[in-house]
Amino acid sequence: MLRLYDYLDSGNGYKARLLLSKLGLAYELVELDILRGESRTPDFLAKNPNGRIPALALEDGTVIAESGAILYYLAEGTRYWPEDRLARAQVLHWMFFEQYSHEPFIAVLRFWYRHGPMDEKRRALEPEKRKGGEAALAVMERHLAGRSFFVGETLTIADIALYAYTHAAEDGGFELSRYPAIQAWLARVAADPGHVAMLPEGYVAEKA
Ligand SMILES: N[C@@H](CCC(=O)N[C@@H](CS)C(=O)NCC(=O)O)C(=O)O
Repeated sequence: MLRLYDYLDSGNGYKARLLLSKLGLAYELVELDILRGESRTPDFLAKNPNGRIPALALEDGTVIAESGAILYYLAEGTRYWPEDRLARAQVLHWMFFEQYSHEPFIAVLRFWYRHGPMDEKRRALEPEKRKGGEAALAVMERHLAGRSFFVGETLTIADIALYAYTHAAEDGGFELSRYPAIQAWLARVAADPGHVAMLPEGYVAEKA
């Protein structure tokens, strides 16, 4: 059986959980408390030398790390990874955008707000993080105006990659009401078959 090493409050982990759900694949969830260093133990570093979740262990024990690589591995041969060469390049475009221009701002601010500590050093970095996050949301808003999904007419792993932290951006102090096209797209993604929420009801984020 597939095994997913994860931390429930992680949007990167949620990307894998969301696609696994859409594909109806059974998996064992192994939760690591990343706030207590459980992704930095020798045992886990042997699985992912970068010491980060998510990591997906295949049936033969091979481990795939990095949320985008996990999404690609699972999506190959399914409707979530297009057949057309140009469309595939466009999906990668948005997945790389998510990792370089979106996640480092929106996910990081969300993490600081939820898990803390919001110390002096982080307060000083906050305006730059917010500027980067707003810029990413503005790019998404422009692209989504008049479109249903990021690439083509159906949901792809580009949408899953961007949904994870965008739908939770308000946790990091971003106002999604300023972005109507993004809000409409979030609703479309949430209505797509096999959708699951990121967190169980009543989940309380722990402090670092
Ligand atoms: N680029 C990676 C980022 C993974 C990442 O940042 N994981 C965080 C949780 S969201 C983590 O494991 N942090 C624990 C640590 O760095 O020790 C991906 O997309 O999977």
